[in-house]
Amino acid sequence: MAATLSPSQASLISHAMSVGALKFGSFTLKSGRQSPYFFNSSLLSSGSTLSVLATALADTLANVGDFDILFGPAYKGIPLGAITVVKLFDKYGRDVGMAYDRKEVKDHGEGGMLVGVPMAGKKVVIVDDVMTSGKAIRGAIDAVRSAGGEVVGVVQCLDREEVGREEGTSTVREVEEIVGRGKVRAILRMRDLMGWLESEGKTLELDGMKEYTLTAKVRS
Ligand code: OMP
Repeated sequence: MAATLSPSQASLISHAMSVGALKFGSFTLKSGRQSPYFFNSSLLSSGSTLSVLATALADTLANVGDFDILFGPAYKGIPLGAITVVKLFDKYGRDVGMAYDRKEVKDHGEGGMLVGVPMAGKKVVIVDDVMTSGKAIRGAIDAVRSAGGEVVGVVQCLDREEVGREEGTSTVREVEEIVGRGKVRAILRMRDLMGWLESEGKTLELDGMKEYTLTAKVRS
């Protein structure tokens, strides 16, 4: 399992490790799944680390076909959307809008749940940190569709390559059933992390990851 990471992937892993945004150990996930690692994108919160993340996200989106708006669901998706549209413009000359939602309805001022470019009739890509069971991303897809937008893709920081709710499938595959085959992308996949662990000689952590993939069946 050789780690052939692109410069932006390698840079993201090393920055994430240095600020504790990527940790190995034992973690209980939102879905209740027990994981040997955790990616906490909110710890990537300095100028240098966000710049690395923005470049990696923009590189991942650079070849995605036409879209009008990048939607970052509250809360962690909001900065991801903002930094990525800036980088897409600066590095690739692509000028896309950004939008995000609130967790609570605002009953004064402009009001409502949605902020940013109106999504009605627009092609929208959703950006988020990770998906495990896919519950959070399904909520984001519903939010875009309720606003009249068409979800044409999803980009995540890390594809945990989790098993799906149905036997023999993956969360990504299940989400692709909703948004289209090949439409869910990620900067990094779990196998990239495993390749990196191997190249770094971190055998204990690698064994934990292997065990996790081997014992993966249908998870709730
Ligand atoms: P699902 O809704 O089960 O797909 O979980 C996705 C959410 O879990 C993410 O949006 C995060 O809030 C959180 N999460 C992480 O931030 N990092 C991880 O490595 C794993 C999770 C998680 O709890 O599954």
